[in-house]
Amino acid sequence: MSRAGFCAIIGAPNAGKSTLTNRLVGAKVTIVTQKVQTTRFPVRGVAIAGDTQIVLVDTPGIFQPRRRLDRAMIRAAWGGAEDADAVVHLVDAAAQLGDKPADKKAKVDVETIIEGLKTSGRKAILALNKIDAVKRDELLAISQRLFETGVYDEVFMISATTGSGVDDLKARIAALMPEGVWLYPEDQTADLPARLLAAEITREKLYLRLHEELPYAATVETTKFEEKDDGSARIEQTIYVERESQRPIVLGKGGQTVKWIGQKAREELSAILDRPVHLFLHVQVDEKWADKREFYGPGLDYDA
Ligand SMILES: Nc1nc2c(ncn2[C@@H]2O[C@H](COP(=O)(O)OP(=O)(O)OP(=O)(O)O)[C@@H](O)[C@H]2O)c(=O)[nH]1
Ligand SMILES: [Mg+2]
Repeated sequence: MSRAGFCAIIGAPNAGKSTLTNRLVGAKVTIVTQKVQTTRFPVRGVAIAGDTQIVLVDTPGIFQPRRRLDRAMIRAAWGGAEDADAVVHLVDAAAQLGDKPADKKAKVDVETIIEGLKTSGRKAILALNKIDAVKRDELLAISQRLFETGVYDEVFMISATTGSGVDDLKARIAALMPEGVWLYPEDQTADLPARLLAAEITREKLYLRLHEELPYAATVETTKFEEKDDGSARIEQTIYVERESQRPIVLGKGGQTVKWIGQKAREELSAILDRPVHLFLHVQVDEKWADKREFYGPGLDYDA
């Protein structure tokens, strides 16, 4: 009998949830940057382990909400966990040891998630990530401290970037999936609509290039996606920033920055879509994009 089910990956922003999702799937299905709050809505990736199909739900990081978009992201993250057959709480082990402001924030977020798990009465798998950046004896101390909270039934130590420990974790998740028919065709790894995936890839390149200059203040929308007769795709997108002063940052000197972003996004999109892509980027200022309904991705509740 085949098995199939859902596994939610939850955790603080930047824990490595999207990196792990891509690693488990074996393909890029969700974007990764060094910035916190990269993932904005639940993204599904489909992994296969023997006769088991695991539908991974990469969620937005759980953190202290400030804006409407934050609240919607957090609600979506917990929603992903509620509906799942297995929940992996991914913790950045390196951040547990650090004392930079970002590490302190991550520690508070981990506490928030533990409290949430306690309230929900749901057991999770603890996966300590980024072990490539931490000493073994320090890892054991973190693992013990977190395990004592009583919200986990097992612990894995992994590195989502190197892949260390990921196969064991995958086998464990597979064993938790219920018996049943597969939920996706066997060759499908992702389920984002092409327009949205294209916007996500451009957002990734935008963040990779400008993560210091543009904290949270940008989004990307695909405005046109045409299949051409010659087999190529013609894609038009608008990058929205919140302030007029940010437009020249995105454009760069002589348009160099937006050109770089467009080139990187186009290369990756061509590879993912498996055809030539013509990509046109526009930059627009909209102070209120984060408050507008149309910028909320799938699975985000505007009224949360
Ligand atoms: N050293 C190390 N870095 C990692 C590992 N896994 C992820 N990272 C890095 O951590 C950063 C955040 O990774 P993401 O996968 O985007 O993290 P996330 O949890 O999805 O973040 P949000 O979507 O913002 O909540 C990136 O710079 C990754 O390259 C790991 O195992 N080791
Ligand atoms: Mg992410």
